[in-house]
Amino acid sequence: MFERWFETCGLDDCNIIEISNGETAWRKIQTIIDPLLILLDWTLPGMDGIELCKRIRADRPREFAYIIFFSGRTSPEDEALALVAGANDYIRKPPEPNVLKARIVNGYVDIKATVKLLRDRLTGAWQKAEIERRAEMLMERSKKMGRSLSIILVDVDKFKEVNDTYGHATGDEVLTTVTNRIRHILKITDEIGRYGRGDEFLIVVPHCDAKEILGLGKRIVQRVAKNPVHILKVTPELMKQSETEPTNGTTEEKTETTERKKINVIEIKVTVSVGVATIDPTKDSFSLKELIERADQALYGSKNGGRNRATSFHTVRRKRM
Ligand code: GH3
Ligand code: MG
Repeated sequence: MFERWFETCGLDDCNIIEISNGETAWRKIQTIIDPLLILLDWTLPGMDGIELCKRIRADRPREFAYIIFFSGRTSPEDEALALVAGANDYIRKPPEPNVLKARIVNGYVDIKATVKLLRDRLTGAWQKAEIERRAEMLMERSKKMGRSLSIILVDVDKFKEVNDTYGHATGDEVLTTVTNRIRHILKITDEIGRYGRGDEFLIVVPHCDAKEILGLGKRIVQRVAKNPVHILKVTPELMKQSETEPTNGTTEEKTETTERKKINVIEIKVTVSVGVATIDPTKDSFSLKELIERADQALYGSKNGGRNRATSFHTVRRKRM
């Protein structure tokens, strides 16, 4: 039923989940990382709408869950109760179709705006705080499921030189191309965000063990290095044009300067260094901070080993022992 309403609102790029039990809904919501638009009934088996609303709000800030109460209770007191519990909006049943549609679209626009703000404007990867939030959630989930989780730290090699040689704007283009190349080989369930000093990325790969993650790290290194980055540079080219015209029996040379656009393609060789680390919750109990620290040590190993390579934390540790 809800699905039909969402569709009539033109929100066909949403993943719609309909759950008729409060307890089940709460369990499901806890597993979803993306910001949510929630249409919530008051009366539900398992856990009522007010209790569910309070729990969601305690767990997620307003921008991560837009909650619309949809209820047959029409008194202002009930509406106030729902809003105090954390609802963003309250719609009485039966709804006036256009009002319902407009209010759902409002919630959707807010959620979309949140997602946009969480992304890095240049590369489209998550911003640092968001990739950390996602990593925490995915780590919690992997602990509950008893499955391995791996992370990759990627750092562009000698990126400062790119900026110094070609300028910051070209550096930006290189960074965007590198991100696209990496994203191309990631799965939809993998998460990538900008991290560290700006030329560094953190990738979270769920359900992936130590052996698999080193393979993925190596593929990233190869994919980035495979072809140089091509940058189009459009520069004005000043040309002297001369024409010879006979005037009063003499020859006068007229010279004028014209400007044409010259298109140059610059090829920039770019490589990345990668460090990978894994947590197996059936054996390990360290924190996300420690996991990132391990990947950072592995990345350091790649840089020290000559760059343009992937190293796993296990290898770094074995060498030290
Ligand atoms: P290394 O191989 O050791 O990583 O050398 P590096 O030159 O890449 O290392 P360093 O950390 O010194 O330089 C990173 C540079 O990335 C410095 C900073 O100006 C640049 N940078 C950070 N964010 C951006 C960005 O968004 N755009 C551009 N163009 N440059 C950025
Ligand atoms: Mg670098």
